[in-house]
Amino acid sequence: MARGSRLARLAALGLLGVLTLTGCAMPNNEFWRFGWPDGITEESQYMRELWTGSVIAALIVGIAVWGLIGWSIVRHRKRGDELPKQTAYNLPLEIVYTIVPFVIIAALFFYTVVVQNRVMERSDSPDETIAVNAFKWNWQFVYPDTEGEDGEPVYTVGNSTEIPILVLPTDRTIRFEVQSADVIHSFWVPEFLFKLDVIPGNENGRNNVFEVTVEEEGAYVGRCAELCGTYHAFMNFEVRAVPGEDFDAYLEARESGMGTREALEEIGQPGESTTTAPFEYLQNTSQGG
Ligand SMILES: [Cu+2]
Repeated sequence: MARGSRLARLAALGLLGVLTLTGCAMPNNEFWRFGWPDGITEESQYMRELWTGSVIAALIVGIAVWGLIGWSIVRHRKRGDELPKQTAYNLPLEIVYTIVPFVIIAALFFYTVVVQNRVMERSDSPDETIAVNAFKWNWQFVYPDTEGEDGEPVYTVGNSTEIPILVLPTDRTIRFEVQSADVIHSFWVPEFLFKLDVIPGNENGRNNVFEVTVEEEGAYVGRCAELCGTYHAFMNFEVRAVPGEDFDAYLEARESGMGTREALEEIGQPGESTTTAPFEYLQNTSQGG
């Protein structure tokens, strides 16, 4: 019984540690990320904190288990030929080590649901909306709130010689409405630490929606993460995250009739993709051409 209550105390202490640690902001550096990739969105920070908290919880459990193993080895090593006192069927102890793992899993599950809800949360009125149209085998990005020279919303579409560049503003909530014209694709920007399946037959992706707030400027590769056919592996795009003013200037340039490349150069950005190469180029180089 004494051993059982000691175990229970240890478990309670561990759980308290997890609760305290996940309750406050986790330090964001190489060590405390425990191998977790560094995301560039606000949402990715919640996931990182969940990971750091989970690893700390696992380490607390691990240290307790390693400690008990070490203690047993030293304290109960063989001293003679006499059989030690047998303590099987210790009911209180068995109840404790059934309940404790359940409590740990319940806590991890609770925080997972909290983080998932925060990551999937939609605002009432996002700052920007992007319609993402996936097709075999490329992407079209439409800015529905804009009006180009032809009266239609401004868009960028990729082909086998051009990587589509998705220009996004930093520090604004961006809603992605994803839609597929044919098969199931998956919209994935590794640095968002997030992907969402792009399902056909879902008009304008209105029910297939997610939001992010990008916190860091830069160029990031985007990929299709659902095997969708022969050229699935070449279904890349590039996210170009720029400051809000530059984003507004980009859309203005697009509305005045400029193409993606010219408008990017207009705001001092490279006109072509910098993180991945179009299919044609890859095909030529892989064939030694
Ligand atoms: Cu695809």
